[in-house]
Amino acid sequence: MSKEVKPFQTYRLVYRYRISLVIVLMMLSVLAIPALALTETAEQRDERMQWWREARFGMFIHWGVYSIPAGTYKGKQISGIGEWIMEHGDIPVAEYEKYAKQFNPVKFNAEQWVQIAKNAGMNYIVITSKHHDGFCLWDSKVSKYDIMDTAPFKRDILKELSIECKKHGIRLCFYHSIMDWYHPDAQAPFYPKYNDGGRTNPNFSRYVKNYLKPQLKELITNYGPLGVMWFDGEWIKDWTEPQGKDLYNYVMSLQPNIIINNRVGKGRKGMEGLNKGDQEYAGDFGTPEQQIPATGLPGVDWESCMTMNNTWGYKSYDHDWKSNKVLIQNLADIASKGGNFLLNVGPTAEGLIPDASVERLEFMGKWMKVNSESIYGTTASPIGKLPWGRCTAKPGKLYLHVFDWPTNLKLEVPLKNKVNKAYLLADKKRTKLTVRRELKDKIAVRIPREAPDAVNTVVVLEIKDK
Ligand code: FHN
Repeated sequence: MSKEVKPFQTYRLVYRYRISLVIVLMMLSVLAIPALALTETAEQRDERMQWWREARFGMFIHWGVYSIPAGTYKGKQISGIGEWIMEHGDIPVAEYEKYAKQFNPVKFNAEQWVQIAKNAGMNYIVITSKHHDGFCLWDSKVSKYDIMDTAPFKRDILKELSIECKKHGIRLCFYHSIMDWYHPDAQAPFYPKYNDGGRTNPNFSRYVKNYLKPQLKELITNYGPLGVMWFDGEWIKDWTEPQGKDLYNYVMSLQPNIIINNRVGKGRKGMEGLNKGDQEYAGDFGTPEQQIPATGLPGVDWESCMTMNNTWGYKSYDHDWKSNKVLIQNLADIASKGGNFLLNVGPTAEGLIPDASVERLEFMGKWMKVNSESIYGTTASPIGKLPWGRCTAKPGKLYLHVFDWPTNLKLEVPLKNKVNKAYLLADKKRTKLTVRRELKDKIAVRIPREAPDAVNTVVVLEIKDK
């Protein structure tokens, strides 16, 4: 029978053991970060990450007020990425607010966007709930600088997207900038150099407590369940790794099975995007930007984010679009190294995804309709890089992504395993291709004269796992 301890006795006990209590609390405070991560077993983590690891391909959406100037300010084309026009154009907050008061994307159709992503073979969508300029694309009770109170549009864009994503089985995820050029307790006072890496705001902790966290609570509790919280803007001097770990735990406490990128903390090594190795940093996956790691990264979860032209946010005159070939081969290259591909679109101020983006996504969708088996749920190449293309794997299967079709109709593969069967993934009849072992660690597959797909033809090898 447990002995009931009276309140005063509690006080006396606390008073007697006060030193040890303080020590325990201090230890806990050091260990507490990341407490939730610590309590998560490897199995639980694998379970939480599984859908994301299998998804492999997602849509990034950079959309907001910056789509109105679309790269031009006071008649001058402003260089750099479109969503940074407030910074690159030295636009005062009050001036930029005028664009927010014009934001009225009447052609926005959430179902259309979700369909475009789904038809392209994308399994999740990461949209900018709030970018560095601070404008909020949802009905925030914490801010007036949002789609309901400042913009004439007065429709909750994130709500409409969350409904359509649920309907079409697409995971909705939110990008959210820690840096905020609009909020007085954040970087607004730094005008004209909002992104001044040397400055701090004495009231920044107030921004975190009274604005950043309450808005994250709105996003995660009113639009969820979410797939990923994709943080950014963490490089500011005001942000620290302990704050990153604290925010990681805070978000996890709101939705325990959510996934959080490594830009919640300070681990990222610049655009290479992977974590510095000197300590345990907050976050579940690395975020290479506009680049693909040279090799696979065994045991590391990572996602390469990339633009289709040279800007994330819409710029009316940026027509430097990547080719379909580059986009398809990037997807195979990234998957062959065990990563995810987050490909960006920058919708217009009217709410339309640019035609050039839609056309490329349709092309990717056609390829994925035939070949998605060689991307979804695959793991990195066990046979390294190949002169003619890339390789992805599943238990008992290798998917050879042939970019350059050998003219001698002989596809040479460095492989010791026994091959039970080889065929073209595009060939529904799975007609057997002839395989000859040339050396104990090399085979040759006899391939047809014409490559079924000029950009990337997938040859499947059913192998005997060692
Ligand atoms: O500054 C942002 C940029 O605007 C864009 O959002 C990219 C996307 O990953 N991230 C930052 C630059 O690293």
